[in-house]
Amino acid sequence: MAVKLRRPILVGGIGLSFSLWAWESWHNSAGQLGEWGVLGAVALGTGFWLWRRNSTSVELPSWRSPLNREQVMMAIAAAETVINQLKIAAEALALPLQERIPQLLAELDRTELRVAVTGGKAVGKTTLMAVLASEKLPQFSFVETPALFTQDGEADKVAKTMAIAADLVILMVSGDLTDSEFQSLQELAADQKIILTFNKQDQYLPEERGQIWQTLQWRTEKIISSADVVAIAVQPNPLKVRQHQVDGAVKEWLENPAPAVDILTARLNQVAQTGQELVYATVCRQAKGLQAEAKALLNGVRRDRALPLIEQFQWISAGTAFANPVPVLDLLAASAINAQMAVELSHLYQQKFSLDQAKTLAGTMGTLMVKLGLVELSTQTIGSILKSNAITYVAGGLVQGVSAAYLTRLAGLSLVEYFQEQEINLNSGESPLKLERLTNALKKVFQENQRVTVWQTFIKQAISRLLPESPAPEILVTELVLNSK
Ligand SMILES: Nc1nc2c(ncn2[C@@H]2O[C@H](COP(=O)(O)OP(=O)(O)O)[C@@H](O)[C@H]2O)c(=O)[nH]1
Ligand SMILES: [Mg+2]
Repeated sequence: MAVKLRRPILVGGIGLSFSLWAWESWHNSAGQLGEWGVLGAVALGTGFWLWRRNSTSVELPSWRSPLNREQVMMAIAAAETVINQLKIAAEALALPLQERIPQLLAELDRTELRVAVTGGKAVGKTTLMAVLASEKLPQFSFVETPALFTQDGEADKVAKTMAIAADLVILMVSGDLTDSEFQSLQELAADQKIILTFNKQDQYLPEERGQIWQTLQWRTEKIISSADVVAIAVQPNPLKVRQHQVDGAVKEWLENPAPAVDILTARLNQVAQTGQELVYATVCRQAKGLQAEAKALLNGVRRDRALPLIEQFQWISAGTAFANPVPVLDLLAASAINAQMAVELSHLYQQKFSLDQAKTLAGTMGTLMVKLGLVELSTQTIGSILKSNAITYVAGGLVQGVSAAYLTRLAGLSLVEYFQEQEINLNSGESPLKLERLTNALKKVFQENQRVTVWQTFIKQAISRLLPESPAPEILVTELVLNSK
């Protein structure tokens, strides 16, 4: 839902007209942006830019550098480490995951190769399955996935899961690649061996076949090897055969040409020679998936424990600053409270910081918040909200109290984000502070917390904490008027 601004936002100086224009067009163009609320517009007006997400780096397909057994064992061990940590935090959640470790180990020696036959609707998957079943390919087992690209999200998901579980994927098309086919190929090939199979060749004129095949190779040359682009005709259309008899009569009949799949089966037989590598790659994918599952559960459990802790510290911060209203900057820099919070959070995340380390961390965090402009932006916003909505409450220290609580909260949530991202240390040594990650965590958390609803709830809570005897104020963040500086 878009939030209606009843009064224009006043932002300092030159940014004003631009920010109003930007706000208007934002507002009109996308309802959801209303959620970004006031700070977004302020940020724009003051030249404070909203950060973009990290761009994802493109990894080379892993099949290009075959894995050895040792690497796979390491991936399994890494999954096991995370599962063990989860076990300490929440045993019941860990047990089902733990059972999958021996299964993965057993998979390592599998000799039969699993092939998933996938592609859009009516490209010939089922027909190919039948033909492959009659070919002599004992080292393979084939499954057909539901059709891709049918607008049925569930089918797509099932197909993807089946493809990921397979050692090898036959992606079938019946002509040049569509955009969605190309995208699927890219996704699958990032992690897996693919044979792109151009079926229904018989539907094209001989010269067209070669062209399409070459185009396919050319378009996919950066993704798969050209030997993995094969052309087949699983069930060519019947041909009309005409025979002139000696007596001058013409006899006509339809003949079903034999399936032309030799190039595919030849390629499969070739690939089978590196079957062990493919199995290793599959087990490695599964181990990584298992690790990710365990990590997600672990993060969830820890976050549930971290949030009450952060709240506790945030109100201690609020109380301290309220009673002793020093400038928030000083408060942040010297904050023993934030340092103590960092210690406790680090313990929760098994990254045990000493108090000294935590002090450094809290100090760094404070400096970063100032550098990024978060301190100024937050205190200004809080000041304005309090002034325009709860004038009587702007008692000494209230702005400081609420700001301190808010910044402690940001610091706490950012630490959670930071610790979460840290790789789980296999030898449980200390990990050095990664400033860039910490900065990114702060930016991300700040962004997530600048929604109007978040502000409203937070300020209400803070006021009822600091001034428990006063009636709950109406907080209308949207009516905010920011003072120009
Ligand atoms: N002309 C021609 N038709 C084919 C070929 N392969 C499959 N078909 C036909 O394409 C249609 C869809 O095939 P099917 O295997 O059911 O596709 P699926 O939806 O991918 O499983 C059927 O009518 C098949 O007979 C081929 O190589 N040439
Ligand atoms: Mg089918």
